[in-house]
Amino acid sequence: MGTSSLYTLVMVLQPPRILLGMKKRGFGAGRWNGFGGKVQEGETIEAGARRELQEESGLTVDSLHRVGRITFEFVAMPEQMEVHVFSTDSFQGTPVETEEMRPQWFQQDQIPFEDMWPDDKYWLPLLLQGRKFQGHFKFQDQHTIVEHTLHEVDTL
Ligand code: 95F
Repeated sequence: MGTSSLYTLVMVLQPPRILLGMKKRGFGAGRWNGFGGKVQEGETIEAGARRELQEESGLTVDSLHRVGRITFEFVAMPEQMEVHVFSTDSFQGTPVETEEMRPQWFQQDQIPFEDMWPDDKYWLPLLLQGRKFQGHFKFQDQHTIVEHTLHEVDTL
């Protein structure tokens, strides 16, 4: 095991819809994703998740549910990313476009997996079914998963 950095990812649900954001700049630009990013020093993981959701979508969340933990390894990068995945269906506000993200609602049966990170097609269906999960994905490059594990858990 090497070092890893902490990240968050929040999936906003309003069944039968899900809110995704088109990343406009930086790592992952051009792809739809949930809202999240790096946890700051001196910040709890949940506080980081709330902050990134607010910064990227304008939404304030009442309760966040911990639903998954995924580690990502990119072969060219020394540091793994440890991503804590949350869901919420209780939020305040209307999504607004920011410098970082363009939010859009999608029907849950019309999720644009072809324009998302390639891991999402594996774990997002579990999340939408209300399951908790842990996984690991090893990427060769931003389009290619070379190994992965994914399993449901009772406790993250
Ligand atoms: C998804 C990712 C990554 C991958 C980028 C960093 O912030 C948290 C979310 N995040 N999200 N869906 N897949 C491979 C890491 C690049």
